[in-house]
Order: sequence, then structure tokens, then C-alpha cells
Amino acid sequence: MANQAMISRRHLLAAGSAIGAAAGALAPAAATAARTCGLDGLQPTALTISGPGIHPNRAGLDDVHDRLLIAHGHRFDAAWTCGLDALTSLPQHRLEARIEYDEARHALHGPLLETVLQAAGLDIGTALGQGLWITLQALDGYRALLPLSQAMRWRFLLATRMDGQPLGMGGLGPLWAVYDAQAQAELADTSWKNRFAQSPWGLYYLSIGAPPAQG
Ligand SMILES: Nc1nc2c(c(=O)[nH]1)N[C@H]1C(S)=C(S)[C@@H](COP(=O)(O)O)O[C@H]1N2
Ligand SMILES: [Mo]
Repeated sequence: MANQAMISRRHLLAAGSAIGAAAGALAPAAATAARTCGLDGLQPTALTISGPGIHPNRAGLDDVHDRLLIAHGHRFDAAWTCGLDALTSLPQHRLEARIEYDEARHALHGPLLETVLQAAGLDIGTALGQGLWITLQALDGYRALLPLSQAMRWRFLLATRMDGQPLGMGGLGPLWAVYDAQAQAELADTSWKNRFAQSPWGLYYLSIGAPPAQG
């Protein structure tokens, strides 16, 4: 663990301008977030998280590199980002749940959303106290928006594997935000298919923010 942290720090220091500069300005809690995700420039970004309480390890949106985020209408001045290896090196959770597509039970593995948000520096208690919401943005443009309190109550998993197989691009992956839809009492009156509306496959971006304005 200590060794891993050292390697990550070395990568971080070698990673140069934006990341190095951000790391220099970080408080101790944020250093943990940065350590969790040593960007060595070899792994593509798999997940980006922005919003109040997130400890950034990258700068704001860049017109050249962030095409999909921009196309999907997202804006931020700083964010936390990491590759798939960093996510699979976090504590892993196993969820066995009946999924929508074949209505069969499958074993899903990956870090809990809560764990990932904490790795990104978020103080969950503070965020819940502020009544914040979370947006889960998928590659195809689909997005789910729900109170963070609901996402924590449903114990969202960011699955990277199903039945042992990595989830991939073109399928449900590389990240699939899932929960046990059958186990949620508040979904009992919802039709089977509609219980999965908050479960974006191809997840690539999370945004923490204020509740949506009442329409
Ligand atoms: N990326 C992505 N995830 C998604 C959706 C989608 O269109 N794209 N649809 C949602 C909805 S409304 C439901 S009911 C389930 C199943 O939708 P699907 O058949 O489009 O996967 O996935 C959810 N996750
Ligand atoms: Mo749906």
C-alpha cells in the first residue's frame, strides 16, 4: 500500500503542469484523492467527477480534448479524473441482482459509488447535509439525475465486471451504474422496466450539484 502510494506520487509528480500544479495546491485530504489516481498518461480516463467537495486533479474543460463532455452540455472549472485501473484498485463490492435485460440474477463487481466519491475527496456526510444531487452521464447521451441521498440509500455500484467478465465499450461498460432494483421498497410500485431508469450503462461522468430548479 505504501509502495503503491509512492509509485502514484512519483507518477503524479512526473505528470507535469496541470496535475502537478493542482497537486501542489491541495490540502492533505485532497492528496489522498490524487494518490488514488496516479495519472501516468498511459491509461485513458475512464471516469470524471466534478462538483462542490470534489478534490480536483485536473483543470477545467478544454475545448480541444473534452469533446464529449462539451457535446453533452457539461461545464466545470476543475474535476477529478481516473482510469479503470484506479477504480479496480479501490475496495471492490459484489452485488448479486436481477437485471432488466434477461430478468436473471447476475454477479456484479466494482467499487461502490460511495467509495469512488470518497476517493475523489468528497465528504459524503457534508454533501448529504447540503441536499446535493448527482448526475450520472453516459456515453450515448443518456443521463440520470437523482438526490445523492437516494444513490447512497440504493447503494449504487459502479460495476466493471458481470459474472467475472469485464464490461466493455459497445456493451454495458466500461462502467455501469447499477443497484439492486428489486430490493428497493420505494420501487415496489414501479413497473419492472422503469425500475432501471437510474442505471446508465457506459457511464463516464458524474456531477455533484444543487437540486434541479423546480419547474
Ligand atoms: N447509457 C444508457 N443507459 C440507460 C439507458 C440509455 O438509453 N442509455 N436507458 C435507461 C432506461 S430508461 C432503462 S429502463 C434501462 C434500459 O434501457 P436500455 O434498454 O436503453 O438499456 O437502462 C437505463 N440506462
Ligand atoms: Mo426506461
